Amino acid sequence: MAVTRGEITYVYRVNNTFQNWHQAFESCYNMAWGSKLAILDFDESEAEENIVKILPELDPSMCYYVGYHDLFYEGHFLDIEGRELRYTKWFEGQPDNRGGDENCVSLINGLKLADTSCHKPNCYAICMEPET
Ligand SMILES: [Ca+2]
Repeated sequence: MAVTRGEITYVYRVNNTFQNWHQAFESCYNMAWGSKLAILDFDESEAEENIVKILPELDPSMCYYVGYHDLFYEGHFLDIEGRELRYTKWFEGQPDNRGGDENCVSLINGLKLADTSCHKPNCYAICMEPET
């Protein structure tokens, strides 16, 4: 599936490797020119339709890092370009900053966001890459 952000249309790719969030951030950049950790640049009303298009590749029991974090200010989540989140459908009880150590975000249970450790290699990743 593709999403247009600014003047660039991106396609999502799943990276099925266990990494921590920082490694996922880097590996997305290294995947292709202009590639980055996924920003879910659509509203909740569009989300189901959009995420379902990438869902066939997603295992609902797995977590997938996306390009969101609250590394700068606890509880204030931004995307990796410093913008506010458009898609904000958190899993019930999330974000909870569990253990005071959850400052990165993953997609869990298919469609929902959860705050997640940045440094434990627990999740796969979703990258977005300019369509060529
Ligand atoms: Ca946090």
